[in-house]
Amino acid sequence: MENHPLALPVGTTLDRFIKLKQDDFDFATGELSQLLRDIALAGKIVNREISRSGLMNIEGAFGSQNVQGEEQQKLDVIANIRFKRALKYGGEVCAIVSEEDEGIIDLNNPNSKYIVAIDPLDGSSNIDVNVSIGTIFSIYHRISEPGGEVTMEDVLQPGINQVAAGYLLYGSSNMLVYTTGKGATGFTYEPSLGEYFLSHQKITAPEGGNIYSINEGSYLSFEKPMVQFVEWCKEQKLTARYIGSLVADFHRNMLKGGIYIYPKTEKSPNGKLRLLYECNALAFIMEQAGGKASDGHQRIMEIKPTELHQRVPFYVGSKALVEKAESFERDKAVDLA
Ligand code: P6P
Repeated sequence: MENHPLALPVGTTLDRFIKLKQDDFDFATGELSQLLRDIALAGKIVNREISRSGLMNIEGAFGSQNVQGEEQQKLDVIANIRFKRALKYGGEVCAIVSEEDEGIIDLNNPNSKYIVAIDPLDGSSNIDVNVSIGTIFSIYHRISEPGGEVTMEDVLQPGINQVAAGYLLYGSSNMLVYTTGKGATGFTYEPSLGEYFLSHQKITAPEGGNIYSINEGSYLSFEKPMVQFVEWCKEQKLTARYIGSLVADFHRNMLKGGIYIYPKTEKSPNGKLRLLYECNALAFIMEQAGGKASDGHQRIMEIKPTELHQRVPFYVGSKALVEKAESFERDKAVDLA
C-alpha cells in the first residue's frame, strides 16, 4: 500500500494535498489550489463562529428574508459575508451566485477566471439546536473573456462543467470534502492546529444501502411513484434517517450507503433544493464516489440551468437505491403513456 500513489502519510494537510494533486491538472497554474485554500479559510472562520454562536448572541433570526423568502438566520448572513470576503480578497473568483443574494455578485476581480456558486450555510434552522449544518460550493471556469463583464452564461452552466465542488460539514467533527473530478476526498479539521488533515483518502459510496432520507411529513402530497418507493423502502425494512440538514444526511448516506430524496411536494412543486449551489455540487461528489444523482428522470449534472435559484427534485445516493426510485418514476411515465 505504501507505494500506492494515493497512499499519503496520515497528517497530510489540505494545503499539502492540494499542492500534491495540483500536478493532476495540465497547465495547472495554482489558481484553483489557491481558491480551494480561500474556501477552507472561510470555513475555519465560520466553523469558529458556529461553535460559539450560543455565547455570541448570533443565534436566531436576522430579521430579514433572503431572495427565497426564507427567514435568514444571523449565521446565514455572517457566513455569506465571510465566504464572499474570502473569495473576493483571495483574488481567484470574478463572481459568485449565493443562496443569500438575489443576483450575480461581481467581486470586481475582472481578470479572474473562476465562478463560485455557494450555499454559505445550509440547514440554518438547525443552528440553534446544535444539529450539524454545512456549506456547499461549486466552482466553474467563466465562459466570457477575463477582463469583461460577467454574464448570465458564465453562471448558468450545467453541473458537468464544474471544475471542482465540495462541502464543509460543521458537525461532531468539522470536515471539508471536495472533488476536482479525480475522486472524492475528505479532510477533518484539527482546531488546536487550525488545519484540515486528510482523513478520507478516496470516499466510495456503497452500491446499495439500507438508509432512506426523506421528509415523510409531506407523504400525503407525494406523487404516486414516491409513495411506491417509500412503501418499497418499508417492505425492505430500510432505516429511516432524516436530520433536516442536507449536508449531514448526504454525508452519512454517502459513507454508509443510502439515498436522500427531496421530491416534488405540494409546498415545493419543483422540489425545494437549488440546482446551482446545492444539487450540482453534491451530485458531482456523489458521482465521484460511485453513486448517482438525478431529478428522478435525468442526471442532475446534465440539467441546463435557466434561473439562478432554480429548484429541482433531488435523488442522490447509492446507485442501486437511486435507480430503484427512478424505476417507479419510469413506470409512472409508462402508465401515463
Ligand atoms: P424540510 C434546510 O433548509 C434544507 O435546505 C436542507 O438542508 C434540508 O435537507 C431540507 O431543507 C429540509 O427541508 O422541508 O424537510 O424541512
